[in-house]
Amino acid sequence: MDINEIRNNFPVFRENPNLAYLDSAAMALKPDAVIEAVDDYYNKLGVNVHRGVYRLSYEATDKYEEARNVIAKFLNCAFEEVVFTRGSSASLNLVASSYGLNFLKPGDEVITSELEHHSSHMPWFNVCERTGAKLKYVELDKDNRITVENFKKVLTKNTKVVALTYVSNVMGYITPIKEIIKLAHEVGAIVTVDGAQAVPHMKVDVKNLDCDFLSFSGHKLCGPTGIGVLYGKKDLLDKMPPIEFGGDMADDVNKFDMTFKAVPYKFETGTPIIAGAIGLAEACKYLDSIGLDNIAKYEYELKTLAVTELQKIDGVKIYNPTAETGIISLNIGEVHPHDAASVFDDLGVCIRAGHHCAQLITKWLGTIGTVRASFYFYNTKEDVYKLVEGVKRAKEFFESF
Ligand code: 7TS
Repeated sequence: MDINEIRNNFPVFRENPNLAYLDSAAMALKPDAVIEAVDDYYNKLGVNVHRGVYRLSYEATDKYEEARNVIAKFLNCAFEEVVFTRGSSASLNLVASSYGLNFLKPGDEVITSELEHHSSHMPWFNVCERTGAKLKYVELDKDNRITVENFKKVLTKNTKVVALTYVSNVMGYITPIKEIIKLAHEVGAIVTVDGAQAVPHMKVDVKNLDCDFLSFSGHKLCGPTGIGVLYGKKDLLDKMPPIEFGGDMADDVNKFDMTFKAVPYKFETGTPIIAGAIGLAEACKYLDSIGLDNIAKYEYELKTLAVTELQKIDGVKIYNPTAETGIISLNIGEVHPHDAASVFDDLGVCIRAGHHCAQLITKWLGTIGTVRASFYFYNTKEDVYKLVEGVKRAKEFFESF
């Protein structure tokens, strides 16, 4: 992959050639291909899908459903197993509200972890409160990782749901999810995987993983905001009730009975996110053209270089030096992460500071938050050196008080 060519695909870099954008875990930048696909829909069609009996509406419907096809191929699943949602949070909540609230009962157990983003953990906290099921946590190991060994300690014959992240947005660790899924299935539990930080950065094949559900957001993989995906196994989606009712998802509606369309449509209430889905499909094609294995390898190289350089600076604590992905979480002495973050902006370095909507892990680490840098395929070694420079400056600046 030619990095200059890649950066040239992104209008933000053409406008700001020296920008070190190290916040892709929060949101990825958008390439021309995605922006043009969205523009194209608005410029040439701009009409609704599934209802008009005229050519433009048929064309819009074709594009929207073709987008679903592209995403099904990207994940290696069937067309009807791709449900469009507003994003990871909406997808994760859909599983909890539909499967969790309807099928769990007192005595059942749900396993989650302290590595979860709030959107993966909180919906199950709510389900357990409302159903009387018990919430259990996989104990993290000494490196703060989820391990198969520790997972086995909390898995019982009462486990009905396992809700885990594939890649942590704070620690960048890859969960051994395939082995966990196999073990969970042996006791008859289903596994809902938070793929928000995995799908954009590595090849994820849902058939190979054999996960029951997988959630991710378009905006983290160079797609538009406001679109996401819930992958679900067809037999599970079939038996789950919808959680939102109204236009487009209805089949036959009478005063005292109603039926719904088949999956995935029974979960897509109202006018769908048409431009978002079309843009997301284009983003998947774009990532495929670069190659997800290349992306994973390149990010890991940048992260490794950054860790090596940052470890040379006294007083910098890196919480996840062994992470397999491009996320680094650190603190600079006693400097508050938000104070530290302010110094980076002057250098044109975009990073995030805080608890990253994952308070369980920052509390487990014994800190109020971290400074987080996250790499993507469009970052460069220069970006790494700018990050290192930012850390040095923040240290000097705050040590002078
Ligand atoms: N799950 C994980 C692992 C995430 O990292 C995020 C967002 C979500 C779920 C929710 O995604 P959304 O698209 O519905 O918001 N994570 C971050 C982050 O780390 N910084 O900003 C958002």
